[in-house]
Amino acid sequence: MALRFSDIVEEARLTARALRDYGDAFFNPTVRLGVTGLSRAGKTVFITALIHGLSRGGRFPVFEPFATGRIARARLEPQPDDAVPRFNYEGHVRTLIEARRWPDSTVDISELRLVIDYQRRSGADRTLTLDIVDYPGEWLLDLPLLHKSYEQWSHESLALSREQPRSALATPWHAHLATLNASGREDEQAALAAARLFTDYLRACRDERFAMSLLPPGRFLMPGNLVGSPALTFAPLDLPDDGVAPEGSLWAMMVRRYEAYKDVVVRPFFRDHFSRLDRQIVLVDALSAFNAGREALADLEAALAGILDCFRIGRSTLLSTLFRPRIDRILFAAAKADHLHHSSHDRLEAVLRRAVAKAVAHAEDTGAQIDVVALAAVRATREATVARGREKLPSILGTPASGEIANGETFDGNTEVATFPGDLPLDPEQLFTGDTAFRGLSSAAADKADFRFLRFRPPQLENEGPDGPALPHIRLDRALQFLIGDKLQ
Ligand SMILES: Nc1nc2c(ncn2[C@@H]2O[C@H](COP(=O)(O)OP(=O)(O)O)[C@@H](O)[C@H]2O)c(=O)[nH]1
Ligand SMILES: [Mg+2]
Repeated sequence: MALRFSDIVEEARLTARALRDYGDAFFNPTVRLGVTGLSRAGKTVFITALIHGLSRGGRFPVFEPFATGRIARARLEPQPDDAVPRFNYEGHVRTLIEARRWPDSTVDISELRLVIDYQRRSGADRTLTLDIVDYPGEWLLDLPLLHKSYEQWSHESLALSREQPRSALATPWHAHLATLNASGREDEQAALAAARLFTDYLRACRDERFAMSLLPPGRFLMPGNLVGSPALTFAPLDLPDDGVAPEGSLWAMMVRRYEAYKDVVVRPFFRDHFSRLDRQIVLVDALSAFNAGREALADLEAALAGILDCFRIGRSTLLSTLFRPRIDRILFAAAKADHLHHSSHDRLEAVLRRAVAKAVAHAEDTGAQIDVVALAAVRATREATVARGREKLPSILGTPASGEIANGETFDGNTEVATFPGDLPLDPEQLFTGDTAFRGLSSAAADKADFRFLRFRPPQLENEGPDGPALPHIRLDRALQFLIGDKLQ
């Protein structure tokens, strides 16, 4: 690939900033923690619970500096980046604790600075600044586009859309595609229709019943302020295996817009956000994939490999010959583990470990330490054993959100119930291969599906002490220990 002028300019900018960041860090050590995951994976809840726990005295026995009392206090301070929205911590806490509702969905990047006063093991007093950056995983999955031509992307996207269950969802788009002549004259109306139908197809894949993960370009489902712009008005075309786009053709128009998408969306994200992270947690909603079925799990696996690729791309890209992304720890976290009985938490972790295994196998060159955890940032359930005949089922107790349905019953949002969500297999391989395929909503009616995870309301908390109630969680402290424990020695 030829070195483009824009790459060289980027490189110079990145280097200048790396030096500045380095200077700041010398006097005041700062860790930039990226929190990502696809939409609804649990990013907002995770960050809210993390800050609440650190600043208000959570229960974190496995987070060593906290458990041993070396953390004196943690407080919020104004964030360093003036152009990034502030993470609305106070609003989210109010919603979670007072209204017992989950925070509203967010679709943009946001950031918050937490300053931690602590005592080193040696006894000296120190301060660690933690900048937490919440950004959509959909943006991360765009990074591989930097290394792909329009033709390559088009070919791959089309091939993927011809597999089950995607192909059924792609029918209207495929029908339109068949009417297009890539080498014919450029045509705005054709591009608009193609982009709209392609986006509809991506949205259908994302639907709860299918829960697909791998859906670039990310901004098609989250356009933000770019809605309707040419940089978002392109789609794959059925192209010949080789050759170049004739001048003035629909094909050439798509190429131009695809490149614009990279310039306006992908490169700025890489430069302004991704390349500055030190640590990364990737939240994964594995339970939605179990709800949906085998294909969703396979798709999730591909998306995780794609995500790990991004960290590798970060290292090898032209942009980084002088400036190297410095992420040295990546944690993959299966969120919302409180939907399962604790006897399944280790199994959930094993499933996630299996799902990232292939990608991790050739990830030494990410230069990062990688770990996996099953956690619940906010635990909305308790546990119970329910007898069904002779059988004793490990069940969970919680208040299903208003409107949730199980066994024909619609819940009102006030009644607590015990449910048996389904057991995860001891051997995670069973979920991925073999004839013991599990059934999900993509292929079976809700009452025939093997797993059914209800949405529960946030827990009712008891008020204790001057700091207000602590939020219950599962293994949040283990995640913290991996992500920042070593920085607090
Ligand atoms: N039970 C439970 N549900 C959670 C937890 N974290 C997230 N959720 C659910 O997942 C939804 C999406 O979470 P959110 O943090 O907004 O996801 P984001 O889009 O990644 O920021 C929430 O509205 C909750 O319904 C958790 O720790 N426990
Ligand atoms: Mg969010």
